[in-house]
Amino acid sequence: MPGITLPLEDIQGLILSGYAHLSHAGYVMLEVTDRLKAKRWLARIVGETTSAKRWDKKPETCLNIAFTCQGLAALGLPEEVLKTFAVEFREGMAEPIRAELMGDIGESAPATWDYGGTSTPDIHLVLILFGLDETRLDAYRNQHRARFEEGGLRELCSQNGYRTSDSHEHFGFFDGISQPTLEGAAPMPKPTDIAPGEFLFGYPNEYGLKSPVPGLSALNSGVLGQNGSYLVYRKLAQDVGAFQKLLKEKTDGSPTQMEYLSAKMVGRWPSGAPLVLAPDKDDPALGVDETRHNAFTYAQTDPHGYACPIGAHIRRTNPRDSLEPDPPSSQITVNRHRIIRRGRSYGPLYSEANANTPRGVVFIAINADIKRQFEFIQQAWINDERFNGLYDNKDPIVADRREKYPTCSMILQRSPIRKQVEDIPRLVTVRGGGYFFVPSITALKYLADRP
Ligand code: N7H
Repeated sequence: MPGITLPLEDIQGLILSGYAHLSHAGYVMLEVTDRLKAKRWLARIVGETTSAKRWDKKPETCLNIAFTCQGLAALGLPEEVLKTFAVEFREGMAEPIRAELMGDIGESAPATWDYGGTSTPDIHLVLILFGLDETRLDAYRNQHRARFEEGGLRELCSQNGYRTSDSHEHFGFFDGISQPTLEGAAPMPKPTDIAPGEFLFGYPNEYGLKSPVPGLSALNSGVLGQNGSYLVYRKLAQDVGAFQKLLKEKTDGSPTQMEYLSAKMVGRWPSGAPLVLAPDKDDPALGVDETRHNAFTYAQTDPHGYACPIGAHIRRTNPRDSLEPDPPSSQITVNRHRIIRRGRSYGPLYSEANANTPRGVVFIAINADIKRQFEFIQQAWINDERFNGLYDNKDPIVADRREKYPTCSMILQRSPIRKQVEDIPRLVTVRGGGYFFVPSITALKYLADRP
């Protein structure tokens, strides 16, 4: 599909940028209490919304906005239009059958969530704010708070997020390395670019088809969906103490062996160096080298998983060319199940003294088809015990645990005898979430202006 140029000024910035220079983020969950006031508020906020247009000078704050289906209804979109959105978006993340399928049960069940669940008020929209540091983020958020009441909005809660200066998350790993790049987003195309319809409505996708444009109806001639996307939001708590304990118990307790096992679970070393390219020990120079740290596949270099185990987190969530029946077919399949990740950590860095303080990641995924992309990865690759020929194994880092099976196992392939790590407890628990629609700038104006 040569020749696509994306209208960057119409696409919300978070879809195409993680705003890496802005260390602090605030996710303000809101409810519409007065439709007309909220529309006036929206009309004003459109001009402040950060688009994907390239910057001459990096901004000190950024703002993006996304709506749940209840939010679109609260703004007055008729049922006729709402029903053109995907079922999973309309039903929401906390819907009981969906939660069961996704493994959001027990400690992760929506009834226990801090927000977005079945025991908390419906979220209508999320205002996503970014700031250069904590002080500037707080000031920016307070400026917005001062406009909520007059804007017909009630704040339900506000979640903080941040990235550390070295982009390491709570388990100690460099995160945010591997992201799909979109055809048409950068001036120079890359051979590995993914069709933009995987992340934006109204463009060719990896099936060569135009991705469905939700919201399309006789009432709006398509302006609502075009250049928009879906945003998956999950507040994921990380049990760092349990992670450390596991590493200690399953090894001789030495830092080298503990780090080795943790790398086997993730598929990368803490520095970000991939096990496929650095099988025996961390290679920090490789970890930070953007030209090399994501330049690998599995089929040729590591077909049996001796370097990066088949069940490691990154090999499950992006198996690249390692699925049946052959590497080219695998790559085609895998390209249909990619997500753009925009996560940020929350909570203080771990120490034994603050072990019980909540911490984790605000996981955000951008995709045009929640079911085929985010939900598929979660269900078929992360939680599936039979992923890619394995048996009785789950993603050791993020998989669910069932009541009958509170732990899972992981096989470390090696010759001549593989090693099985057993009794891996739940390390990540879902604490909140929701499915959101990220409208284009044009669509934000449309939502504000329509009667
Ligand atoms: Fe994962 N972690 O810190 O261990 N993730 N992840 N993730 N993840 C990745 O490549 C982590 C989660 C993906 O293209 C890295 O950026 C943690 C969910 C995908 O090779 C690390 C949590 C889902 C990739 C982590 C978590 C995914 C990826 C390596 C939750 C999807 C890219 C750094 C608390 C449903 C794979 C990097 C590729 C990479 C961690 C959650 C997906 C270190 C702690 C829920 C697609």
